[in-house]
Amino acid sequence: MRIDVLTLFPEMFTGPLDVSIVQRARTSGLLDLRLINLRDYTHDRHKTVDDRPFGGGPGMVLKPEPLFEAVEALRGDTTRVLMMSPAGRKFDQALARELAGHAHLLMICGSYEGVDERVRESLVHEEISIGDFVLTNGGLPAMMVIDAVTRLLPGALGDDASSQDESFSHGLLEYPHYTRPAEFRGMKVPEVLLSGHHAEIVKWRREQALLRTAAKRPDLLEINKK
Ligand code: 21W
Repeated sequence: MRIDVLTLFPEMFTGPLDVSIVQRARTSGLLDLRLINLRDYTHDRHKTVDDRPFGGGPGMVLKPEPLFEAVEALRGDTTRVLMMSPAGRKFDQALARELAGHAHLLMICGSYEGVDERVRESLVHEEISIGDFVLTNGGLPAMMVIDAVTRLLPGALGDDASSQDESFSHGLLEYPHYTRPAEFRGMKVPEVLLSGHHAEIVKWRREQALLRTAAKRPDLLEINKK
């Protein structure tokens, strides 16, 4: 899969996407991640990307020309163009799975300044928000989406992790985990986990996952299709 990110701050992306599973997906060729500075698509001496809003008001607005030129240069026939925006569809695991099915994503990161509406109207297929809180720009949301999508690419997780994932990602919170020692500062590991009775352990874990989900995230049980 190829992911292009259009941003005013490509340097934000170094670090989170250079470690762990995402880094392995990149070096193995599973993920072709390209960070593109929107300023590369300006032509004036000052590399102007924004301008004052028509109608007045505070702040600046991202100009349409660099965004149109960049998207038209980068997109192909199969490209899904996304814009990170607080006004977007709330990101969740179902959307991550949808996005992982595309061959090419192009993500536009807005900033606190708005984006000219004509970009949204004619270039963007889908706007995505990561939740109801205000950030300074779309860079961190883009990284979160890239992370969640990358781990879903076939082969991105080791065999071990992916088969584990199957067993507990049925839309419930995880059951409690323990490792050695069997007793730590007077706190004991539940007996069933030491028993060796595999069927009993599976049953206990399923119960614990349900109890936990009911206590902490009852919303996940109401529409349990994630
Ligand atoms: C914050 C963009 C506020 C736009 C007048 C001038 C992307 C995000 C973002 C940001 C506004 C996401 C304004 C959850 C987020 C993002 C920056 C509104 C302010 N008025 N998901 N400027 N939260 N945030 N315009 O903030 O780009 S996905």
